[in-house]
Amino acid sequence: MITLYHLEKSRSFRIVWLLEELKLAYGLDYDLISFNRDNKTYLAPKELKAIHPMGKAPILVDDSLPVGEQALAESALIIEYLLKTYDREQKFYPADDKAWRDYTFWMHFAEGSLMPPLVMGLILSKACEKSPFFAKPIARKLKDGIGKMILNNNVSSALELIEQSLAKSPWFAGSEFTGADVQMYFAVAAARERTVLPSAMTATRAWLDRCESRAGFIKTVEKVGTVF
Ligand SMILES: N[C@@H](CCC(=O)N[C@@H](CS)C(=O)NCC(=O)O)C(=O)O
Repeated sequence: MITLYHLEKSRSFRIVWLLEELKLAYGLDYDLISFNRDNKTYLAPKELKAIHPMGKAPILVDDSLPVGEQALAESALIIEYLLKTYDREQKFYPADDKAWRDYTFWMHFAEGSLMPPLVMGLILSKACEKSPFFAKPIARKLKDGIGKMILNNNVSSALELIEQSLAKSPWFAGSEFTGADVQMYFAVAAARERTVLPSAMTATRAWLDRCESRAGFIKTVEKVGTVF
């Protein structure tokens, strides 16, 4: 049996989505255990730490793995594991070597290059919001300074690369939807949510629409709500 430990409005949306795609394609069954974030800190509840030492979502537990090795963390590993184990006709796996290189590149790019500056921007904004009124001007200066110096350029370069890629092919690994689209969706949707995705990036916006109109995606939203 597969169990997904899901946290509201988080990266585990990816795994619910992939599980829904696998359910539609093969009838794969799974259990979903959902948690809310802490109201004040927005962090995950401590129950997640009891399942995996990192205590972050997503966590997938597969009873068919050896005892002591059943809890998997990190979205990319979970996606790879689900495809390797349950996508028996390789419907969501890259079809050839070129597609595999693109797939692997974007699989790492999501968490390695796009999420870090987005998360850092979010943390700085929250620090500004939460700082006492007399410290706000300093906090704002710090946020704007770091944004200008590092974060904005990194986000822009990443989004430009994404736009160029999606102008050439409908999905990240070529002509077919793969696990790389699931992995990238959260990061690109986060950029849109933070209003840093330019409206002129039409290929990226069309890809977001393509993702959001898939039957598996629609089922996911029915089950756990929208991603943000
Ligand atoms: N690189 C990890 C990141 C996991 C992660 O940071 N998850 C966030 C949800 S978006 C989380 O659980 N945050 C709550 C917390 O840190 O307490 C992945 O891709 O799975």
